[in-house]
Amino acid sequence: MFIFDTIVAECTAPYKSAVSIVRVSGKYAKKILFKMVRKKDIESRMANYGGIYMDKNDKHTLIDRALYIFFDGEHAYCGEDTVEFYLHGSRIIVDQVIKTCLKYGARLAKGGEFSAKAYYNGKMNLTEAEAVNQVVNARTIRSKDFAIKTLGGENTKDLLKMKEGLNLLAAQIEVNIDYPEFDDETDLIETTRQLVPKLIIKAKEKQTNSQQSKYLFNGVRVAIIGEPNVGKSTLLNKILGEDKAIVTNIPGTTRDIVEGEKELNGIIFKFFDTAGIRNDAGEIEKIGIEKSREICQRADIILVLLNQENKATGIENLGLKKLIENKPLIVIATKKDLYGNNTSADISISKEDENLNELYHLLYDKLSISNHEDAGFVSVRDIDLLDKFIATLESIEVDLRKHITLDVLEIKIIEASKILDELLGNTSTMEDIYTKIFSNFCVGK
Ligand SMILES: Nc1nc2c(ncn2[C@@H]2O[C@H](COP(=O)(O)OP(=O)(O)OP(=O)(O)O)[C@@H](O)[C@H]2O)c(=O)[nH]1
Ligand SMILES: [Mg+2]
Repeated sequence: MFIFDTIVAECTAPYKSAVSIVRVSGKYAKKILFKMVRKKDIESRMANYGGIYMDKNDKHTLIDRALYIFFDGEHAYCGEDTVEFYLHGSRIIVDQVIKTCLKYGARLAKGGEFSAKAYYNGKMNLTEAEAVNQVVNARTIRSKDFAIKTLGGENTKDLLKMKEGLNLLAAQIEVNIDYPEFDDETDLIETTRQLVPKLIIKAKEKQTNSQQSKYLFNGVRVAIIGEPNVGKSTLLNKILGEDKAIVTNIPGTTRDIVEGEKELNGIIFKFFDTAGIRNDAGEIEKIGIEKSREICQRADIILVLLNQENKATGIENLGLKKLIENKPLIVIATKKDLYGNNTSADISISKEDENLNELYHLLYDKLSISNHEDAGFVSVRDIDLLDKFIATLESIEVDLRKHITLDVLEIKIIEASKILDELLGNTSTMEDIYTKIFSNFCVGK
């Protein structure tokens, strides 16, 4: 199977640089190292400096003189013997080192495979493995800090605590079913009644944090829409601080989507300026309007720009009601210098405004983004599992109200615990429950 292979890859970016790191991991790592450095013994986690060769029998095949370290499995990132070469960052040297590793039994690593090994070898759970990816891909200090928190095991700790509570309860119920004299059934129902709402609150906190983490890692997509000439491109340019979109007083100037990014308090906002929407548009403009619709569909929030009209008719005129009704909206009245404050809009702006801070605050408010975050989930897989976990707990609450019997509750409690296992990447729910039964309850000695 692939996880038993010895793999090799460059860990640093593939460019000419001062130092490039090549990592080899797997059961042949040490053997490969011995051949390449022409040695027979090496101490784990000690830096070595010396020649690295293409052919163990030929000292004329020197590739580089550089640092290298051997990590025994217990102390390696992947949980397997690992070698790291810290080479002079020449493309030729890196290529030769990798080719030599391949010649001596390694194969090229696939994306994320070192972390996959770490997971399979029990060095980290799935949530943490995903966080490694997030740390590497983070584009703002805030998203990096968030990922480091997750990597530090904050999520894992919370999930394990929830799982512990559920497993203990399941074990008690299991014992009660077989040995009714051991625990009182009404006590167990009461314990369930107290535990489940607490878990729901905790899981929902994670759900909120996860929504925020989605914004942290994927950015927030903001569509700017409105009738022609309302000032959409002027607003985009003002946000970006550059003349990116063409601005004229001719209605229908923008036809293609013009986009730009701005970091606001650690989150990347992606703004999309769109073609002004009107009914009597020409052929090209119509295509632009279709694109505006698509942008609205994929946006996290929509800025609807109006000038004089009142809010209701303004939105109506755009003919996008269906598309935008389930999305957070900010209605912006433009050209305040000409028309004054429009009280039916959320905010009135003018191109002469000193800054757009009021708008930026509104964006944060409408998306319920807080200024700090606790560990949450980012991947769709994790967020789906979290939703499933909450739904299962909520259905236990319904069952409790219907006075459903303990044995039925137990099935759902175990189901909830198994979902947490999936989040953690474990498969040990039943084992854990039985361990609890035998260690805590001394039943059937
Ligand atoms: N007085 C005044 N004029 C503005 C303001 N904002 C934009 N304009 C002017 O309004 C005209 C249209 O602005 P644009 O930003 O191109 O409008 P748009 O919504 O992108 O228009 P289309 O691309 O045609 O849909 C330009 O002449 C701008 O200078 C404002 O706050 N005050
Ligand atoms: Mg425009």
